Amino acid sequence: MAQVYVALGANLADPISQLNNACEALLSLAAPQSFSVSSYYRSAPMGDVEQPDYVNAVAGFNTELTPIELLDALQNIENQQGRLRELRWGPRTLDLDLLLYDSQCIDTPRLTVPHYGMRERSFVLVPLFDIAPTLTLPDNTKLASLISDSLRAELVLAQDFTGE
Ligand code: A4P
Ligand code: MG
Repeated sequence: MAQVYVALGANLADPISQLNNACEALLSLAAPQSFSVSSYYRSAPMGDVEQPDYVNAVAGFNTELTPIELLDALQNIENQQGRLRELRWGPRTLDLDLLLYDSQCIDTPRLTVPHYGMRERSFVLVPLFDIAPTLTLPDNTKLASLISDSLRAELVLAQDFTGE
């Protein structure tokens, strides 16, 4: 059984509902009692594309799925929620990125873990810290050492999530 963390992001078609629906779908991949999700955070879009603000969160759970099986499952959920791949870094109804799979480092054409952007992104680090404050990354960096007040200042709480 692996401990995994998945980043959720949405900026189209009622982003908070998109994240709620994605959590329901992720729950079905999780071992019983293992699922947790951070608060939802709103942030300005990263990158040069003009688009609406994002709502982001991070979910953590245990799963029997292999990394590639999990990526397939995440992409199925994205597709079910109407994801179109038109523009890199463009607006999306739902983006699910696999951040961490135990402490494995994976580098294949379809899958890079840890996710390449996670160490620089406030909208990933802060919600990850919500649910895993004592986490150590595969390169032995303590997650807590990457969290700062200026990082937190980039985010606005969108909604406390009190589900399972
Ligand atoms: N892939 C490789 N590794 C992974 C992984 N660890 N998790 C491959 C998920 N997928 C992974 O992804 C492209 C390909 O990456 C997949 O086919 C998979 O095989 P995609 O989701 O189709 O494309 P994308 O999301 O447009 O590209 P990318 O580079 O993942 O975009 P990002 O980096 O996720 O950025 N601003 C704010 N505030 N909040 C956001 O969430 N997100 C983006 C998208 C831009 N700006 C943002 C946000
Ligand atoms: Mg993505």
